Amino acid sequence: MRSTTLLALLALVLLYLVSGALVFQALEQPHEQQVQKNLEDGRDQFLKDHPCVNQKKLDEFIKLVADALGEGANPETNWTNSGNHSSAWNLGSAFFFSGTIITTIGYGNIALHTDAGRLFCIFYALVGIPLFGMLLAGVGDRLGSSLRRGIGHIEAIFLKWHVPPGLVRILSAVLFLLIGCLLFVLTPTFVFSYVESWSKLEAIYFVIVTLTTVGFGDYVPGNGTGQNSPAYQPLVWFWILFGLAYFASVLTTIGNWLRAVSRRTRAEMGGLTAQAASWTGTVTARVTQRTGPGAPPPEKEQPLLPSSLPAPPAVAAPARRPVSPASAEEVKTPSPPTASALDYPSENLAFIDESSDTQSERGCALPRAPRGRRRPNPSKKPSRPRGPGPLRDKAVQV
Ligand code: Q6F
Repeated sequence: MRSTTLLALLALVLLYLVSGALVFQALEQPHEQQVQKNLEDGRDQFLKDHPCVNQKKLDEFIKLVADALGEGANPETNWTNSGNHSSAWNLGSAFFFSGTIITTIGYGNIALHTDAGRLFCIFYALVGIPLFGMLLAGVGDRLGSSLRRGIGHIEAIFLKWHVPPGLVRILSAVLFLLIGCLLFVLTPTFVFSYVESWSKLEAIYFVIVTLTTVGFGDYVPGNGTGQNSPAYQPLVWFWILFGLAYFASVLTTIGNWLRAVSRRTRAEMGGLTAQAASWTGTVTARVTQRTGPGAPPPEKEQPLLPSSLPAPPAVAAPARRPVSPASAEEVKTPSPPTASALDYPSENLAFIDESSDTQSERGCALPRAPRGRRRPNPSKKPSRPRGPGPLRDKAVQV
């Protein structure tokens, strides 16, 4: 990637971050102030009702409670008789916790509070994430081919009806999105909403936050607050596995579309530049003359390093044509026709496997930005501030 492109991209991302920050702040700050006010009002009312209580002592107690909640204590149980079952670290929860590490979802609703735990987590993540990536690649492969087989039947029908092949391609992409959304987004949304008694918005928010591996952890299914059957948690595990594979392909496809748009924009800009060059032709000619034959050859763009950062394994499912955009430009490979950038998302799925192999041969994963404090789950256990997250695969190509 050329450094001007890189700078433009950096500026765009910064702009995106700042606009996100402004919107989130505008939406969330009033609510936060309301919550703070409720706490203060409640405390004042309590002091009025119980004049014998010293305000300073009450504030100290509130702080103690807040800290204990942050460390994972549960005010609804009594530790002498709670035993192992209701602990945040019973085996089911610990299994779930391991899952949030290797999937890189990292909800953070329960977190590590011992140094030994943190040390182990480092190595656990370094091995587990690539391992899970391999599994995800395999699942994505199967899922992609079976979805494509299904859609292929429908395509055949369309073709029999003499629908133009270009349209059929678009139709099958739409179909892939619809079927995938139905299977991995809408159905789970209704199930979570029903089982966990979440609103539909809360449920779909959880689904998207999970499958994009953002993983806030403010809503976590299967933590025992819903009325769940023994099959519920295993089902959630299955959904996570297939849903992550599906979403990886969707996110990759969106990335490909964005890239296609930017490629087209750049081609148009290139046309403009050429025109500008013809206007300033004389100037350019004179400069070239001055440089003369003895002058050093014009700077050739020669990559010192591999022209693209290796993408993280698995979840980062590059497109069917795993061309690094940078090298493609530099070697002046004829760029694929823009229409074909409207990839089948299912092709991204089916090719996770292939491309993740080439990717992992090239190397490492991208570091994931550290996260700030998470909002504790309102109805559940609040969490402490989370440290920098583990290496994360993202369904974004580099
Ligand atoms: C679960 C659980 C959730 C909360 C720590 C995500 C894997 C299903 C629990 C699941 C178990 C205990 C999800 C599995 C992944 N949920 N208790 O298994 O106190 O919140 S807790 Cl949602 Cl990656």
